[in-house]
Amino acid sequence: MHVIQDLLNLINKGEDLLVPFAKIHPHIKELMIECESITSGKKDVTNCNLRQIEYILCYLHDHLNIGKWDEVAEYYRQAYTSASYMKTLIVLQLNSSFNIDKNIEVVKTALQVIDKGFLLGLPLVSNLTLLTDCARILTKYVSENSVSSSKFNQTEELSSFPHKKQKVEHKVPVSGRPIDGVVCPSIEMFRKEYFTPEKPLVIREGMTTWPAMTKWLDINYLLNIGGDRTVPIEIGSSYSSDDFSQRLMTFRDFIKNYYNAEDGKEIGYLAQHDLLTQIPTLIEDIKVPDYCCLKRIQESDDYNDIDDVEPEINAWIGPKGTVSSLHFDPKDNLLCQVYGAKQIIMFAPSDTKYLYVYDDMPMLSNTSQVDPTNPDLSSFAEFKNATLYTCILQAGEMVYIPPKWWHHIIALEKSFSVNFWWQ
Ligand SMILES: O=C(O)CCC(=O)C(=O)O
Repeated sequence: MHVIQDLLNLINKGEDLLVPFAKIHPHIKELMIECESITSGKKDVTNCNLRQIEYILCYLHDHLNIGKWDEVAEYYRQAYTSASYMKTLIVLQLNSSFNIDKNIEVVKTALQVIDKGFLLGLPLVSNLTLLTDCARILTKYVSENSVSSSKFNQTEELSSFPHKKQKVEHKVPVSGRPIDGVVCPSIEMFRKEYFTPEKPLVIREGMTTWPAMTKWLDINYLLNIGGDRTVPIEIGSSYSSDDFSQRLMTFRDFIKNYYNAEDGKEIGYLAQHDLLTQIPTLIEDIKVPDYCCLKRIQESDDYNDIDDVEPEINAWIGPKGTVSSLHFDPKDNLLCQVYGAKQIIMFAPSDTKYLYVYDDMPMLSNTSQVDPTNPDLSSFAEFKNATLYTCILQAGEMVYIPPKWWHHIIALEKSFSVNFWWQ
């Protein structure tokens, strides 16, 4: 398969793969050196190499799961990236044949290895885009060699997309103060009236130049570029509920089994995922809002409008009924609605004392126990003192969520949002 050579061409020197192993147990490093030697093409790949690389990945996986995720040493995650690349090569070399259909299945398996590496690993210092480049090559192979029968039935699937339906007028189902709305404010106005005083705002017509506004409505576009990619899905009514879990699955399976599931079925949400780095074609379909270049005063009295701040970009895709529990984040945030409507509820940081944080659970220390759409006032009596702000965020609108503002979000329809966190 020519993809094997294409993947080998991505690394200048096989030794780069070994760099993160310098601090890892010598036995594991030895095994990796043996596996890496196949990249020179001088040695044939054997089943023994497959067992070795699986052992290495298992060892690293255990180390990634000890203690807190943020505290895992970077070299373990970079080693996971190297080993995922190596396993991909080994799987392809051991299983390639003259049968194109079989090869497609092998390449899809290899893509799963790459995606697990992307989700758990970290980029190699000497080759920042190794796994995304591998994924691009493998996806291209699958899309060029697959027959159209594996795609969705277009008419059937497109009819379930929101833009094909008449626009639904949603009423705000909870009472509260409306969040301000402005059509495309200037940066200056946004800074003066909202960013500096840390006030929420709905920005209308700020996404008209995004190709995503039309392109992402076509499910076959999304499935063609991402259908075989593995993505993390949150399962359950909300991330703070007892029934919450996370599962890895292909984007195609997510669309079929969760996104397009009938009402009343288990909810699956592709939430807070760096999909646009995983599938870089998607980044061309959006535009980072200019508002994200604003910075907060640190020491001096002057603002610095430096535009080299890279916001963190996440995708949120789900069926009607996904709920993000009431929580806050430390950064400035623009949540941008590509399609579907969402009900947004917010509270100011000064109301924290009325919101009953989960203070006995470190993972939920930014989350409230109160469901603001149906508060249990017998358990959370002080909640009645909090001032609720609300709006319906429609397709094409962005909501500015200032740092530490509490927000609770329900999708009223199938929905695709992208958010930008910056500091
Ligand atoms: O849209 C959602 O479900 C949640 C978004 C969110 O929590 C955020 O942008 O911080």
